[in-house]
Amino acid sequence: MTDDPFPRLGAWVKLPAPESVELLALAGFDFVVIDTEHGTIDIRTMSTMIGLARGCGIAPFVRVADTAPRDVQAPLDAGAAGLFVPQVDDAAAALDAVRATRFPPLGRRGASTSGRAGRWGLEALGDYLRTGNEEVRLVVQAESLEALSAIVEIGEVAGVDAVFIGPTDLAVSSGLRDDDRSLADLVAAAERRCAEHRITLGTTASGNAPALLDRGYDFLVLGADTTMLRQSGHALVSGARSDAPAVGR
Ligand code: 3PY
Ligand code: MG
Repeated sequence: MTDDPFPRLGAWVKLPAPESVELLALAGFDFVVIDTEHGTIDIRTMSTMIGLARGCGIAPFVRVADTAPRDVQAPLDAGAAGLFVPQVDDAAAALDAVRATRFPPLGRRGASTSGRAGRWGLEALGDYLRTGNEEVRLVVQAESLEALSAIVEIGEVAGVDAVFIGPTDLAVSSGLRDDDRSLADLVAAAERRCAEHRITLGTTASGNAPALLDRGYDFLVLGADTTMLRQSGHALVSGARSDAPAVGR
């Protein structure tokens, strides 16, 4: 567990194009989350993205689909700054995530300095193990009512660095609309409990980043490369259509 503050503003990378990472770094984001839960990014592309992010000075996180060794080992060996693990409903699931992603004695991650995380074999084994257990961050996603009510127990599992509330899956799994008042109250209560217990907390923003930071969130994912492209493309097209002379249309 590192004492360094969590990088604050991030973006999902969904397109299997390493250039997305470079563009988001130039845009000023502090971190990217390369999304292998949703989207079509393969291991080769994910590893290239991690190397590129490091070269551009932006922290590369990877959202894994699951905690099977094949899901977590490749991004960790490729030098991810941390992993986002979806659908962690209780402390037992958080402990599973720790066991899958940390070296012994905390977990059962396999060790090899041969990848980027071990500086291609240059890193001393002890430094590689320490970095993997103390500097690489494990973010678990709270995406159900069960997870919201157990958020402190989840966030306090040794080896977990932060909890991330996933508003879309939370709404879907609870059967409530994402603007439902009772859901908003449960989220606000979870935010307060995290603040009381000093649990690092993140979520996605949708145009409300300043309000969320005011409410105590430590880090936010502001959007996805796909959404940014669609929205700015749409704005350009509709601007051009509305400004175009009507004649001949
Ligand atoms: C969700 O909202 O379900 C997410 O996983 C991220 O926004
Ligand atoms: Mg989700």
